[in-house]
Amino acid sequence: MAKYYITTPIYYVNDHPHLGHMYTTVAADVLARYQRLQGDDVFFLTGVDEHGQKVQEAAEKKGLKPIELADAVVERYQQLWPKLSISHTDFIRTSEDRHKQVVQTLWKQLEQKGAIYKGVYEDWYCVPCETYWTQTQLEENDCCPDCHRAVQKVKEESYFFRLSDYQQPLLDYINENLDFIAPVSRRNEVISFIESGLRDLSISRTTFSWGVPVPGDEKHVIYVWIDALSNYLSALGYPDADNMDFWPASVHLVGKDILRFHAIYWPCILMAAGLPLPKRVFAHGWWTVDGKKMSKSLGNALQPDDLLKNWEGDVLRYFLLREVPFGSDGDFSESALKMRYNSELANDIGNLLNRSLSMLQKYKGGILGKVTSHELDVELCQHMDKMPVSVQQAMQGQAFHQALEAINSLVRHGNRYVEQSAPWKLAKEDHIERLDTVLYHLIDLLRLTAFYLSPFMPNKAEAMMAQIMNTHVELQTFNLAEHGHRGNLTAGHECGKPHPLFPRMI
Ligand code: ME8
Repeated sequence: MAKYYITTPIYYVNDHPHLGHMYTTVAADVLARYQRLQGDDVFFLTGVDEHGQKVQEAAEKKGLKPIELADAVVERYQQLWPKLSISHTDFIRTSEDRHKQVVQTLWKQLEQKGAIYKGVYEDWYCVPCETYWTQTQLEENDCCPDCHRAVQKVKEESYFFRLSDYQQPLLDYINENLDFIAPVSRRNEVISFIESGLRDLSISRTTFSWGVPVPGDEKHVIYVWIDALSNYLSALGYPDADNMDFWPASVHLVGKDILRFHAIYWPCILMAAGLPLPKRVFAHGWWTVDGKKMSKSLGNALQPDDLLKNWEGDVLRYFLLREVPFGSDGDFSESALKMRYNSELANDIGNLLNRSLSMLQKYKGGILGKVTSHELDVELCQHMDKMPVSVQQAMQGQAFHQALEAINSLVRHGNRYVEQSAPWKLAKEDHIERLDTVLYHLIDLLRLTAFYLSPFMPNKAEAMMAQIMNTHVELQTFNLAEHGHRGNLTAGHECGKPHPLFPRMI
């Protein structure tokens, strides 16, 4: 069984979960579910990032200890993920002992390899971004080039990681492994950043205490990004637990704002520790709301629980991955969501399911007949054969919108096929063999649709399959190689009665 390891970023606990966190996690869940259908042994990791100055300050403002703040936010995440059918294998917290031990082990390994040295750090620091900047990188008014807020001057004793030693090895790696950073536009950005010169990285602080202490020099706390990135190893029980079989990660899914940490710092740390690099880092785009960036200060960050009041989790999952190509930015609006729901889910998929099962009930008592001829159905069958191939290609490149478009296109063909073959006429004129053939193809097409939609809308797909198979079917236990192709139903099978899955929204 192939091992497949997929991760989301671990989310900061100084903020509540919002649409952006939901987006990465849903995308990772869709991939995890798809790979399980491919027969892979999947480890899907998500969790929270609890340390750092930002979290310490947020807790102080609320009069809480950092761990109390973290506990409250963790609960929000843990209540949210089931509502969105997130099927993670593990949820890591950086305050856990299993994590802190791994961060310190990794630190000692880097030290033994000579990749860490002590020096004096003098630079500008942006607290909200937890990023250090040189004078030349700052904006003209001396603000952070990422978030445009004021930065602080810092001068302190610090440990450094020899990032500059890995500039050429990393460039070579990126050029030899074209799939490593995606999409291509982001890869090019990373390459030009590296080519502009990598400076050694300050990796410890003495100005706050909420973090993992440097082994043997406890007044230093390990830089939050080293701490955070190590979560991908600590969840596997690094260095020697059985789950290390899952390393290197198949894909780290991240937002574009944190690509540099994942595509530059992390691979260099791994190289220094002598570990293989992740196979892929995919950076997705950002959602705006009414054209504006979501932010705490504007108070426009969309809360998943508010969206879940109006929309089922499956529908939100579908919309997020259908509306915008993964990798591009997009604007969220409920009117766009409603439009997609009514046109693609209610009118196309829901309608095809309903009319096909109704006709099967009405004309054949729900019992499937035999396919007797293919001649009139060559085109439809070609589409049914093509869809799984297109979905596979799209999923390999994390092009979720294309995978959904391939499924939707087959459904549109199905609806056209109903009009063209007019089963009501075939029934009236007693063309039973032809009627059986047409109804078989329609139900088979719907079965395929349910299979391939299931990573995106696990509950809706199971409800769809339950109507087709007349019994509950645990879709995640199926294998696409065995069941994900045309002609898998047997004549004589009794389908269930239709129940509307996607009632129109007015
Ligand atoms: O960055 N649209 O955590 P985080 C899309 N702890 N994605 C968005 C978004 C938006 N409007 N807003 C945020 C961290 N995100 C670190 C990660 S990993 C070792 C450490 C995404 O809670 C953002 O791009 O600030 C990022 O991928 C994720 O939410 C976590 O953000």
